[in-house]
Amino acid sequence: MLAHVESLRAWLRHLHETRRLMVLQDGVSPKFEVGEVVSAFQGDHAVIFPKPAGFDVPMVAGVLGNRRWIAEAAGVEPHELLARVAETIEAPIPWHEVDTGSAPTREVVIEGPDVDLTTLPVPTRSERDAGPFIDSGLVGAIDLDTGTQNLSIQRLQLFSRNRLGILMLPRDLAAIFSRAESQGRELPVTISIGADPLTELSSQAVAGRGQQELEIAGALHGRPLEVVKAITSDVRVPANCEITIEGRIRPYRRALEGPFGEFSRYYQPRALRPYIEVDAVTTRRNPLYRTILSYSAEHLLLGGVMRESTLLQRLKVVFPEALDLRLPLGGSCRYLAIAKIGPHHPGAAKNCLLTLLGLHNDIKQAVVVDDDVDIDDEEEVHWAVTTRFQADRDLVVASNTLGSPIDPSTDEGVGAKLGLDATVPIKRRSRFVVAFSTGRDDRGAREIARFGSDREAAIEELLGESPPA
Ligand SMILES: Cc1cc2nc3c(=O)[nH]c(=O)nc-3n(C[C@H](O)[C@H](O)[C@H](O)COP(=O)(O)O)c2cc1C
Ligand SMILES: [Mn+2]
Repeated sequence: MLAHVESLRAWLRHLHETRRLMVLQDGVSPKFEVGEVVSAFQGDHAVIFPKPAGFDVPMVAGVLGNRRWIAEAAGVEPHELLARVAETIEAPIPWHEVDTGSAPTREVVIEGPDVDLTTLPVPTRSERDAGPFIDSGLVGAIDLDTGTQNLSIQRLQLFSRNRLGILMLPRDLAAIFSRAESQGRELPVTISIGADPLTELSSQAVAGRGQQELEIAGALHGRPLEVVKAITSDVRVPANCEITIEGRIRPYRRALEGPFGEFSRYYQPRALRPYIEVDAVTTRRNPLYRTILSYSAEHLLLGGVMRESTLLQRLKVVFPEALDLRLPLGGSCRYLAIAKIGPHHPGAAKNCLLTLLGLHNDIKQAVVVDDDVDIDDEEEVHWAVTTRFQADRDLVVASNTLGSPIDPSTDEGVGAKLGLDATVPIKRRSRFVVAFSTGRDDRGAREIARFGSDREAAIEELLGESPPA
C-alpha cells in the first residue's frame, strides 16, 4: 500500500516534506497568472495558491510535473514505470464501495439551484481561450450497453453557474455518449476534481473498451479504490477526491465551445459541441481545486506515460526485439515516438517502424534506435539520427494516413506519417565503433565516486584573496 498517494492531500504532504511544494502568495489571478507561475516551477516544485485572487478555494498544480515523480507516486523506479503500468492494466482490481458518511468528497453537498461553479477558481490558461476551462476533471460515465464505467479527462468550458461545455474526441466517452444520444437518452456524468495521483494517471490508460479505469487505479494502488455512488446517478466516483460535480449530457443539444489552446500548443477553433447540465456539487469541507494546465508538463506526461506503456506492449507483440519506448515532451508526448530495439535481422528495424506508426493515430513521426542509445537523452537521439540514418535508405513515408485532428498541419486529421530508421546498418557495423575513454556502462559514475569531492575548504585556499592564516 502506498500511503503517500492515498489522496491528493497525502501526496501534497509528501511533496512538502521532501521540499517540493511551493506555497505562493495570496492574490495570484487564475486568469493567466496562475499558469505563468506553474510553468516557472514546473518539474521542480508543485505549487499551491492558498488564496487565488477573487476566490476562497485554494488551488494546486504541478503535482506530477516530471517522470520521476510519476514513478515515485506509482512506487517504482523510473525504468520500471512502463512495466508497472502494463501490469496494472492486465490485472485490474475491483473497487470497494463506501457509504456516503465515510466519503470525504461528500462532506458538503450542494444541489439544484444552489449549484454555482463560478465560486471555483477555474483558470483561464491562454490569451485567446474562450474563457475559464476546468482542465482536471475526471469524467465518469456508464456505458449503457455494457454497464461498465469509463473515466477520462475532458476539457470543460465554464459556460455558467451550472453549465459546462465538453470536448469529446473520438474515444470511449464519445462512443458512450453517441450511443446514448442515438437512443434519445441523456448521459449522466460525474466530474472528479482533485483525485489521488494514481487515479488521475489511470484516467489516461490506453486500455481496451470496457476496461474500467477505476479498477486500473485500484491496481496501481495495490488495493481496491474506495468509491462512492453519485447522488444523481449510478456512476461511482473516487471517495477521496476534493470536488465532485454531477450532471447530464443532453442528447441533440449543442453549444458553441472553444477556442482553447490545446496540448499541441495550438488553438483549437470554436465549434458546436455537446454540453453538461450540472445538478449537484459535493466537496470536502475545505476543498482544494486541482488544475492540470493545458500543455504543462504534467498534462503531457500524464497521457504520455500511459500511452508509452501500452504502445510498448503492443509493439512487443509484433516485434519482440523492442526494448523501450518514449513519447518525448518535444512531440507533445503524443506525436513523436522513439523506440529502442535489441539485435534484429537486416530490414527488421523498418518493419518495427511501420508497426509503430500504425499503433496509434497520434503517432506521426517514429524513430527507431539501437540499445546503446539513451532514449531519455534528446541529444543522444539526435546523435543517433545524424550519424546512423541516411534519408534515401532509412526513411519511411506513408501518405494520407489518419493522424491527430489537433495537429494543425493535418487536413482535418488526415496527414502523413514519417519513420526514421536510426539503427546501425547491420552489414556495416564495423564502421560504427563508438569512442569512449573507459567503457560506458556507468557513464562516469565510477569516476565521480573515485575522484569527485565537495572540498569547500580547498576552494577557499585556491580562490581566497589572502593566504589562510
Ligand atoms: C489534462 C488533460 C486534458 C485532456 N482533455 C481532453 C479533452 O478535452 N477531450 C478529450 O477527448 N480528451 C482529452 N484528454 C485525453 C483523454 O482524457 C485520454 O485520451 C483518455 O485516455 C481517454 O479515455 P477513454 O479512452 O476512456 O475515452 C485530456 C487528457 C489530459 C491529461
Ligand atoms: Mn476508457
